[in-house]
Amino acid sequence: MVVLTKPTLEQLIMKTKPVNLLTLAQIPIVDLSSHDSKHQIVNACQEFGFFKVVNHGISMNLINKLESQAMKFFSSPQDIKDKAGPADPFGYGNKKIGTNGDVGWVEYLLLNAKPETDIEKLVSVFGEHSEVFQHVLNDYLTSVKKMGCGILELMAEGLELESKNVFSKLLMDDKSDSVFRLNYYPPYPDVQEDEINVRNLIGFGEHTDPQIISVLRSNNTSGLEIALKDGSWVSVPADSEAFFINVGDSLQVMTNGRFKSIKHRVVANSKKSRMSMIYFGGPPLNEKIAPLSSLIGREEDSLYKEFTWFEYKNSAFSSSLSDNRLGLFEKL
Ligand code: GA4
Repeated sequence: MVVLTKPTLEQLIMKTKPVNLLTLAQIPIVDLSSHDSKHQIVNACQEFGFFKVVNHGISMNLINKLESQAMKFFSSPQDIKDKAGPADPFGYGNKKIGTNGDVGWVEYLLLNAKPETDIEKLVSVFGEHSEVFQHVLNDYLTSVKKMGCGILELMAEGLELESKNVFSKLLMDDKSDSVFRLNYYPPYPDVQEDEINVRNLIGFGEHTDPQIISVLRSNNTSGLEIALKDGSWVSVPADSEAFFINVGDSLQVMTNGRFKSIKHRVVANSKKSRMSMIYFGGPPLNEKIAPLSSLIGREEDSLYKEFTWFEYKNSAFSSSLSDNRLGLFEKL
């Protein structure tokens, strides 16, 4: 394990290929109020593993309330924020991501998606306002979980599976191991352009999400980039009124590779701060994850070995961000 004290700016410079500006228009948009949304979703998941959702029905008022609570937290003095850390397993983190030496130009709060259990750490920071934070967070989590489950049901319908709750029941389960993350990307540091190529500063390095589905909302500062099948990177224009959905590794496995777990990253390329809130819908720890038999074609084999979410999570959390985590679970 690499132990890092203070990440230097040089460690945050990206060594990956720059973004492909020509493909901006390709990002699929799903209108949740359309009767055809299940087909749009299935196509997007097969082609990209990523799509934008409009007409989602979640109130902007609720979203803005949570964003302003989060902003209040990230604007607090450093010593106060540090009291809510480290993010192990839940709490405040600053530049260090995971346990394997990854760093990024980001501050974050990692929370259990059942907020009552870990909000205590934040009480020292929010003081008497912690109740407001918890209340808003609870309402937000209830709404995004409902939307995420609705989308998972549309996926199951679009795939013509027998039971439409085959994916959503994993998030609905009381023991669902879901996580919530608030990421704050401060404006990039004030350095000479020739000293450092600030356009290439890593906010959050390339990775796939281990869970089933991720539901992201950000403010109007761009930075999110997704990798296409050909390996090129596409910048996702920010839209503070929309949500963005990622297929996670576990859903890729359950669909025997039909849905793609999308590689993505965030660059800190702006003078403006970026704030994103992401709900990572995961199954219960003891849940067995394997390709659904109805999704293994007649001429096909199962591409993955069965594993429990506990096993996969343990393996994922000891990996580095850019590792191919599913590689260990592929059948030869
Ligand atoms: C990526 C998705 C979620 O943000 C997260 C991340 C987790 C962490 O920040 O601790 C991981 C990363 C994420 C995958 C690989 C491991 C674990 C950092 C890391 C290097 C909370 C998650 O579930 O997996």
